[in-house]
Order: sequence, then C-alpha cells, then structure tokens
Amino acid sequence: VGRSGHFSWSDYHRLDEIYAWLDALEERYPDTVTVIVGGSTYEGRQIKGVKVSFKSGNPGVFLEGGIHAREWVSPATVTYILNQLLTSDEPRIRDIAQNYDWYIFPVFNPDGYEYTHTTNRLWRKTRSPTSDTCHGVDPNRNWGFHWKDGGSSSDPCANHYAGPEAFSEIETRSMSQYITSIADKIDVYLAFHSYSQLLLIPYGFSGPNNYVSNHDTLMEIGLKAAKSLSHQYGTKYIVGNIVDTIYVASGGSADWVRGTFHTPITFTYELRDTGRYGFLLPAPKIVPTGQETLDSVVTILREGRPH
Ligand code: ING
Ligand code: ZN
Repeated sequence: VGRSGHFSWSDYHRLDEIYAWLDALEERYPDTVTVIVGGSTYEGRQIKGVKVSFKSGNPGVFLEGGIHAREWVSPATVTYILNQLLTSDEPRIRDIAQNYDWYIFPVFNPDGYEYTHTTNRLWRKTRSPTSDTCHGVDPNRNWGFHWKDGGSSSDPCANHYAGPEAFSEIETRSMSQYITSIADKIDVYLAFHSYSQLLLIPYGFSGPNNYVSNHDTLMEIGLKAAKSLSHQYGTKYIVGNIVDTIYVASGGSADWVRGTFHTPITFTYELRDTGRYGFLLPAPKIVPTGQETLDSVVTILREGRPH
C-alpha cells in the first residue's frame, strides 16, 4: 500500500511510510477515512492523522501515538489498531469501529521520531533549539494544565524539560488547537507510550487533589481492560493514578484534555515491555502488543458505554 510500496507490522516504519499509508487508506476507503493535518512541527513537518467514521452521530475516541520519539511501539500499536478497525471481521471489533468516530494520530512528535531513525535512537523530545547547545522540550510536560506543577525540569538540556512556557512547542500548541476544535465530540482520549505495562489515570501533577472525579469508575474500567489485555499472552498491567503508579509528572497531554474538557474516559498507556528491551522492543513483538492492546481498548469502550 502507498507510494513507498508496502506497510506491515513486522517492522517499524519511517514517518513518510506511515503518512503514505494514511493517504492510501483515504484512497481505499473514501467514504470512511479522512486524512487530517492536525498540526505542524518545528522542522516544518505535518502532524498527520485520520478520522474514521462509518456513520454520523457517534461518540468520539481520540488515539494519540508517538509523542515521545523513542517509544516506537506506540505509533506501531496505534497504526495496528487503525488497520484492525478497517479490516477486522471480528464482531467486537466491527462494533467499536462502527459505533465510534475515531480520531487517530500515530505520531505526535514527527521531528523527534525521524531523529531517532537518523541520529539518536533514544531521543525523547521535540527538536527545537532550547539553549546555545541543547535541543528539545519534553512534549509530555508542555501542555497547559498544571504546567510545571511537579515532575518536570527547567533545564533546557534535560529530558523532562517543560519548556519556557506552556505550549512553547508548535507540536503541542497546534495539536491542542486541533483537539479544542473537536473536544465536544470526544468521549474517550487514549495516549500511548512505552514502556512499563501500565494503564494510567489522570492526574500527574503534584498533589493533593490529583484524582479525577470519576477515579473509581476509571479504576473499574481499567482493571477490566487490563484483564482483557492479559488474555492472549498473559501480559500483566498495573492500573492506577499517574502519581501513585509511576511518578509525579505535570503538563502531560491527557491531563490537559481531562482538566480542560472534562473528557470522561482518559487513560495513558505504557505499552510493553517492563525493561528487558525497554524502548528497543523487537519488531516481532509489535503484532502481539497490538492485539492485546486492542483487546483492552474494546473493553474500555464497551465498559465505558452506558449499559
Ligand atoms: N511515560 C510518561 C511520561 O511522560 C506519563 C508517563 C503519562 C506522565 C501521563 C504524565 C502523564 O513520563 C513515558 N514513558 O514517557
Ligand atoms: Zn513517553
């Protein structure tokens, strides 16, 4: 598929291959798939995604991938899910595909993602200059809700640099504007990172009051989702509030979405593994990771729906 020839989940892909595949999906499914340029990057790239809609009037689900450059299994999993929504025959997948409108952006940080392919495999941040010698703001510390309220750095050379102000980065600023434009349609926001096998509930800013109002409901949904996720391969996830489960971390995208729009269902995934390969998860693990993650997404959407 696409100008670059092929697309698969047996390898990680460069940005141009992912974007060519998204364009090819729109050509192949013109009634269902619309390519959206949601934002842009410091180096002038597009932040490209798709809307998938089989009928009008559905509640919306937003999938965010690749905000951190080195977490390659995130874009791979998000594209895996997108492909399954369009091609799977399984009733439970057809059900969620057709009864939600999907806004899917596999690579939120394209400059960083390309940099991990060309120059430094373990780069995390954006690529804007931040000092005489350093580059990059942590795009998951740069969003404007409780910005710099714990777990981020003021050092422009640090991996968790929050930036000189909230939304200093064109990537987070432009995507926040796009999300704002569709926020009233979005019921579910899912962000995908790696690694650690966690399913995280907002908020991540320093306490107190960093539990969301429906924390108990999200815990229930999350625990059921983690159970579904374990069915195929026995992969174990821990579910909980960000601060309780990993560390204080403010200025994340999901915190901003939840805090600004009160989006009822908001989770951040930390995908495989727990550290054996870490960010360098071998490509043969993409498909199993995608399968088990999709199982959990099905559960989140079925449990989160009024029933
Ligand atoms: N982990 C996330 C990070 O940005 C996180 C964890 C999620 C923090 C949601 C804040 C909000 O640090 C990785 N691996 O990047
Ligand atoms: Zn991350």
